[in-house]
Amino acid sequence: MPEMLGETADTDHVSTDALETWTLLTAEKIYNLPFNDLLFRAHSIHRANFDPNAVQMSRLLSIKTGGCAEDCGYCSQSAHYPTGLKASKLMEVERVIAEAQKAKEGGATRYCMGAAWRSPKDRDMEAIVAMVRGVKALGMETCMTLGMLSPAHSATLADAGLDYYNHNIDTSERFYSDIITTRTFADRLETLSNVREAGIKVCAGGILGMGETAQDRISMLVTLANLPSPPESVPINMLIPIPGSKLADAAPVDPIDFVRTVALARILMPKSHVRLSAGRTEMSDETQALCFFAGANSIFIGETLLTADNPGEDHDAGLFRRLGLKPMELESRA
Ligand code: SAM
Ligand code: DTB
Ligand code: SF4
Repeated sequence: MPEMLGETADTDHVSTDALETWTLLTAEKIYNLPFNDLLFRAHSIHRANFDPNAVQMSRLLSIKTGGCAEDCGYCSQSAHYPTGLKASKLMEVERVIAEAQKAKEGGATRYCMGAAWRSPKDRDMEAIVAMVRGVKALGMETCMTLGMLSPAHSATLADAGLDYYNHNIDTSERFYSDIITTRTFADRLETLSNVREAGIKVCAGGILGMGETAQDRISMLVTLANLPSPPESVPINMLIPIPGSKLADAAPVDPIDFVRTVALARILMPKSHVRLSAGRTEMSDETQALCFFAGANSIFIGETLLTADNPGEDHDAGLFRRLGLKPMELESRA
């Protein structure tokens, strides 16, 4: 019977080599499969597309912290909430490159630089381009997350050789305005399209634990999977509740629901890197192990994310040892 359910779900989506369209109904059926059937299916797809024991490792750096004009209800860096975070100016290029070098020595293959901006200004672009070039010269993949991006700024970053741009849709279209009012879900999709058009790889995902329903999570993943090309990287964040922010008191996510969401992401986007992103400090090793089995194959390493805590090198080294996981090599990547 469970297999039958799985097969029913399979037949409901249109699939050709060029195009795969998922319906909300099909995705809901998959998400609600018995847990073992869901994980078996997700893991089988994972194994068919990736080395199941290899995990890609990225490192984050906040190159411009706090004072952001946007009102994202989850964020420590929004100027709309009394989070107590001290704002800073754009970091010097040399310092960014020195930090990237340290991250490389710590095992990271991708360096992700984040700025607390609604969107970059023309005057910022020279330094941003120098950061991309400098980090690339270290032999690392580069990623930037700078807010909304125009076609012109996307082209400038593509020329500089930027590999990835991170821009999350965060939740479903329905729930978006409950979390952010200073921009729309459509604005997010427009930036993703600008980035894609410029030839930069897309990193786009969202956050669980903001008071959304299971249907919101499923809808978010269906939106991502149905983009003209699905994102190459899909970060799944668990909300880190920030004191003073709008979502400071949000109820924690059920870890089983979190794993279900990771599994659905793997099934809907078989060739994407699914990143177990923010919130790992509050996750048990067992939950993380289930996420890796369900198809997560990327993490952020290091003691800090942008402003919040992350498990450090020692904890992750222990976890990798216990689970027999290994870092994913740059060149063998799918
Ligand atoms: N300002 C840029 C933007 O919003 O596009 C880039 C930086 S922003 C901090 C990057 C992403 O981090 C957000 O889209 C959100 O998904 C995630 N994030 C931010 N604060 C978080 C928190 N407290 N818990 C979990 N994820 C968070
Ligand atoms: C993403 O999805 N998660 C990262 C990255 N993209 C930029 C950011 C997580 C931020 C967590 C909260 C903080 O450090 O302030
Ligand atoms: Fe600003 Fe990004 Fe934080 Fe939103 S998530 S407040 S855009 S830094």
